[in-house]
Amino acid sequence: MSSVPSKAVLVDIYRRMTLIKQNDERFRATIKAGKIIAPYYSPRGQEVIPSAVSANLRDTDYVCTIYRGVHDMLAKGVPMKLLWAEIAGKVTGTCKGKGGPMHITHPASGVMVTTGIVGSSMPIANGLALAAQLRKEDRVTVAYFGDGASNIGAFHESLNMAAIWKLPVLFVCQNNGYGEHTRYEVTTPVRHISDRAAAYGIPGVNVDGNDPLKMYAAAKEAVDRARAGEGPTLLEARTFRFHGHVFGDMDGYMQKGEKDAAIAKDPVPAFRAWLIQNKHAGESELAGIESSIASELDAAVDFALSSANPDLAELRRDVFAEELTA
Ligand SMILES: Cc1ncc(C[n+]2csc(CCOP(=O)(O)OP(=O)(O)O)c2C)c(N)n1
Ligand SMILES: [Mg+2]
Repeated sequence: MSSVPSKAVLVDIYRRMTLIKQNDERFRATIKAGKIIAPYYSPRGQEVIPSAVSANLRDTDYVCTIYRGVHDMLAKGVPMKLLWAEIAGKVTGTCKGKGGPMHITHPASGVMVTTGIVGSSMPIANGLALAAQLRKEDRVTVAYFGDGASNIGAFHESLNMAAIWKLPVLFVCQNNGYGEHTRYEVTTPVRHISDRAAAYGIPGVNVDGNDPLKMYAAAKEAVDRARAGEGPTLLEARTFRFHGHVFGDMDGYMQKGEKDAAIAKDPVPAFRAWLIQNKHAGESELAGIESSIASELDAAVDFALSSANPDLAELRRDVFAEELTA
């Protein structure tokens, strides 16, 4: 087992995981109740990855993520109220309701882009990392993407470019076993995506993405490497998504029993039990974290649902650069 981080780090990882789980449950319930109409890609089951990565990041570090990225955003610190308002398409959202769930961007928390184009988080991360390198800013950029994205040309081009320029980037592949409705093995000839790093002369690390300690240790090594100017790392985090590709997908294409087996090993209650068993936290301390997140979440949902829709005059604002400076 990897060396155990401090109690403060462990509890902080659990806090982020709980934030993600509670938000996901509420998003699905709110969409099901017809209170929000939005495409929603649940990250349930993948909580550990961005929680352990973000525990190694600073506010000034950058993240580029994808449509299945609510967990990455919450873990990096996008305020719940603004996130909910954006998903609901309200004027109070991170992008004034004009981005919606697929394009949430909140530079104040370091979430620089959310994209629906598979594979496109990586070249954008390279651009941000190159800017930081040229400006001599002490910043690391994380590009999150899925297993399916590793078969896109931009993945290979981005790894090559980041390697040759020693960019301070972490390529974090969240391998949840499926790309849309297709199993990993059907589309990908290598057993480990992390092996592809060898083609670009950078470290490729394969880690159990549902194990907070291993995930934290692997992310730490890669972040430290990037900060020290030693260049990028490809981190493949193995995980599993508990729900279908998008809300409403009944996942009939998934193998019988595999989802139940994954849910039985749900990383959130498992980590909670581990923390208590190993005396890193007490029951009441964790219950306190859970209830304070729940109250903040109630307020975020109320805020989003009671906010106004963008006015028609907003339609063309923020589209052209000259209007940005007006
Ligand atoms: C360039 C491009 N090709 C195809 C699609 C359609 N598409 C949307 S999600 C997806 C699956 C991607 O799977 P993966 O990278 O494993 O991410 P996951 O959804 O599992 O998190 C596909 C093919 C797209 N959005 N962009
Ligand atoms: Mg996938």
